[in-house]
Amino acid sequence: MKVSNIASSRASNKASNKASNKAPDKKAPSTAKETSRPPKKQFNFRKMSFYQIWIRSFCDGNGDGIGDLYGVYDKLEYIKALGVDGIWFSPIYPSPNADYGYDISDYRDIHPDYGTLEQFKKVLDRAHELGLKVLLDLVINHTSDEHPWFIESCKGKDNPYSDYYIWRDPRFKGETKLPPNNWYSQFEGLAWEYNEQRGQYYLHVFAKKQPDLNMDNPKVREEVKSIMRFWLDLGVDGFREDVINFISKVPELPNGWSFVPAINGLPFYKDGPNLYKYLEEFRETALEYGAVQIGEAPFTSVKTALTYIGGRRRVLDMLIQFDTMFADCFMTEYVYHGFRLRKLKRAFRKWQYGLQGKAWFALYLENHDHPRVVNRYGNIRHWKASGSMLAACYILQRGTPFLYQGQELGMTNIALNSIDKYNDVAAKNAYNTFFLRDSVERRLERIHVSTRDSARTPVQWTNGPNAGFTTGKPWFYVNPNYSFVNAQTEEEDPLSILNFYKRCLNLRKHSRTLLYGTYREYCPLSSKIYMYERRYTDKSGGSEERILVVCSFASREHSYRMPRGYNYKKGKLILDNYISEEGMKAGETAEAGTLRPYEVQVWKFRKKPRV
Ligand SMILES: [Ca+2]
Repeated sequence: MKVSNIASSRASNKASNKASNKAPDKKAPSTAKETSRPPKKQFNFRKMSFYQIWIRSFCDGNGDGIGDLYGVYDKLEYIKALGVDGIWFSPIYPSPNADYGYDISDYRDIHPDYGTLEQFKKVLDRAHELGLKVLLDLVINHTSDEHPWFIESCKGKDNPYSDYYIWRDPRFKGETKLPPNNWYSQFEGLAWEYNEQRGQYYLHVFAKKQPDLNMDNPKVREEVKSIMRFWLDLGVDGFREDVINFISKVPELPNGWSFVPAINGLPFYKDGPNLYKYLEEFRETALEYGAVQIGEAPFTSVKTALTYIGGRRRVLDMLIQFDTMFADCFMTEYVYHGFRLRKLKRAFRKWQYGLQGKAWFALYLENHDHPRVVNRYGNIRHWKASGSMLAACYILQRGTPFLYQGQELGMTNIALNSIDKYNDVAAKNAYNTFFLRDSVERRLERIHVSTRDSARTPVQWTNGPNAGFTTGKPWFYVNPNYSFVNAQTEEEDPLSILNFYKRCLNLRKHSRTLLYGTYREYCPLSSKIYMYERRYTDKSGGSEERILVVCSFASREHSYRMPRGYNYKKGKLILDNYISEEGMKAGETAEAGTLRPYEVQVWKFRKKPRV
């Protein structure tokens, strides 16, 4: 099916958007504002939960060893059965894969490895039939250097695309060319690359193959809106917006300073001067369709976050922060210091209290950029208990939970025996930069705990060949523990991590207290117990419900005391990772005040209204 056919079935008046960007027009792109429509009501993302697909490793439907949209189509029922309400796709667009899809060379098509637009439309329609929303990744801080805009932009200073990127003249020290400022990129070396053809440097905050777009150019912003419309016309329900708080740079691009070189320019490209204004423009487009927008915003404070997600003038619906990802490391997983529960609780506290009553939160513990959470915050020796406890630990907080593929199975980090077997550029850089005097084994151990490649091993569906991921040769190593960590085996085990995820999502979905109640943390100083309350008062009837979530991060039995005002004899245990759903129904209960290793107990208390 042609692109135009698919899109026009939903919005025939948008024909002007359908031009493919495969070859840029010779004439200047139009800056005329496209006809805007009145805002449409958004769907209720607050009561939903989402499942993130990193397609390359999700499920291979055609046997070439690479996950694809055919595989996704086959697994939609599985996703629905988890109890989630939507899917967020990491980029599925054409890309040279310098950063696995986060370097886009065509915003209006599907990567041939993953299928076609027609197949995407099938997935989208089937997902909608099942009641699942679909969010795409919008990556607009940068494109691939193979994007036609960039290829044109390199040709000189006077073509329609010349100001699409951030170009600067070199500085000279004698005869030596120097980059325009001292910024480092987050991925590799300096943030500037010299282009011979144009005789200038271009800025890349990430990899060399990811030139930053010049969002100060109104034409670029019109392109963004046009890309949004393209997918929204197709029926997509919203976007997760990649490093969205980096898109506005301080125009002078001053020199930076920092003891961590990779972020020395951060103050000048993070939360920049025109960010709100640009987000406001994109918001208008999104709201014409009632689309939801989730922004990824590294290193943002609560106060700044509230300017984007707070109140009626919000320009994003939720925000993905990074604080909860750093409980075992300093600023990046590659500077590992071991897990500290108090650090994790501090991050939870900061965002839960910071946004309470003001804004909505995106809850997550895993995504495609981080190692597996069971290894990080749980305990492999208590794999099942800790993997399931971690589910309740974050899903029952206030906000919309996101699960990353395989997280619901308790998938673990992979340990490869040579650095050459890893794909992760950051891991290779870290391996070749730090602790060079250590033994190879010791250096590899550091990579095992830190690499995001662990999130990118094929999803383990069965205990058959290649974990059921493909009938061919998988593009990346399958974790050998698929014999017992796999969906098929776990579906049959009432106490599996998979079944526990389903129970948590189901419990949340049917509880007003868990959906909308307030959040309060108890015993903040404990380094073994994480305890929090959700409380909901029915304003009309005056009844009140409290749910107390008590998580153990101890590998031995650990005692706890319920907070003042709680009497466990009046409460009901409603969820426990040591008791199956059947056991629960049969009245099996846990010992209040004692937690087995990595046990989570969830208690419900109801106060009837006084008459
Ligand atoms: Ca495939």
